[in-house]
Amino acid sequence: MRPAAPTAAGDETFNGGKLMPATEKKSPAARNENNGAVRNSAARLMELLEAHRGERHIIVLQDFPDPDAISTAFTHQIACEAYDITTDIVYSGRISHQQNVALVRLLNIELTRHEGAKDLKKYAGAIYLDNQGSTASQISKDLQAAGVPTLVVVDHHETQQDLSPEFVDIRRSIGATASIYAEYLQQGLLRLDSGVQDHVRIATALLHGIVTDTNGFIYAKPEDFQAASFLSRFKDADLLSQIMKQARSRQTMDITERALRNRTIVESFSISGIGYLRTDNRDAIPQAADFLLTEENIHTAIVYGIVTGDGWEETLVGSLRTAKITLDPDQFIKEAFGRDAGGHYFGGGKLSAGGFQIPIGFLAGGDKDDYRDQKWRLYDAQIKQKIFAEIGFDKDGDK
Ligand SMILES: [Mn+2]
Repeated sequence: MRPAAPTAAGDETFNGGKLMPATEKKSPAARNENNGAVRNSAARLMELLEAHRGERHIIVLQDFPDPDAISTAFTHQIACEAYDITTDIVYSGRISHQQNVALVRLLNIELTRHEGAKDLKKYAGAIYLDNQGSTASQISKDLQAAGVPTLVVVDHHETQQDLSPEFVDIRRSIGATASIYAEYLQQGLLRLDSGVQDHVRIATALLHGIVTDTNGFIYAKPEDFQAASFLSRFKDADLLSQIMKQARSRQTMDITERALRNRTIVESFSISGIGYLRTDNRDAIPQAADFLLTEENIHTAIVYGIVTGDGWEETLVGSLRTAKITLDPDQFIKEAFGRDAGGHYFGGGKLSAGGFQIPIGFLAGGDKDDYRDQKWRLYDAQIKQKIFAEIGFDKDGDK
């Protein structure tokens, strides 16, 4: 049986888009004029910040930010202070997972909810951390419309070409974006001092980001261990424990129960549609998937539901968790669900985890129970059909 590892606080959100070797896409600054002597990433990032001294930047997080995103945004924000750069950390969904709410409250990290395009012109540049815009599509669309240039993209998801940043550092081989930022810190982005409260908060937050994004280090790479080892010298262990020991909400328990009740098992896949849920409870989906994965003889769990809420476009959201080393979540999701009309994948992932989001679009809305039931049954059937096809079953789950 699989050990009950700490659940990732938040989903492994996807970044749709095309394959491209990360190394080929470097900012102009990366192509060094000094006879090819390569400066480290932190030096290049610091150069960029110096060139943008005194500006105001927007840090864009995915719609349902996870600790990896929140901690790197917070680190970037504090690092910018030395350059008189003011930053707002902006997201457009909800802070939904109980650990993430605790992280933001206990570390006093200020996050701003995206309320529309109107105020974006005040930003001289956009910073994308732990995402490349596809999981923050409304903000990224609004930023493009407002003509705000992309300055920085740091991520560990599959590369996509939608953004043309001045500085890009995308490493799919690393377990957490927080590990990349820890490396920047070691390279001099900010000299950590355990006597400085903000620095302790940064180290604690980044460590939490690494722990959750690597599923308690199970999927950690050498770089993640190295980053954690460095950060551990500055962390506040009591604070970290407080963040990680947050109890699950009653709604999360209820949704997990629904996932358990509705699950269909075929060939060691546990697949469960949980119907409708509110945006506030959206992060219960990956937690339910984590839970289904703890059943014996199950190597992969997929949980999905239709997420509704004020100021949120009705969307089918799903999470995949796998313990099967030969199953690539990114490939599985891309093959199973394909792309939208605009050519973007509905989802993707990384080692051991993936996610997908399918807009309900024209069929969105409608309060009548009958209509909602019909709509759910249709989506439920369609998702199962796609998954079964990918696994190699017919739609009734038979070989
Ligand atoms: Mn991440």
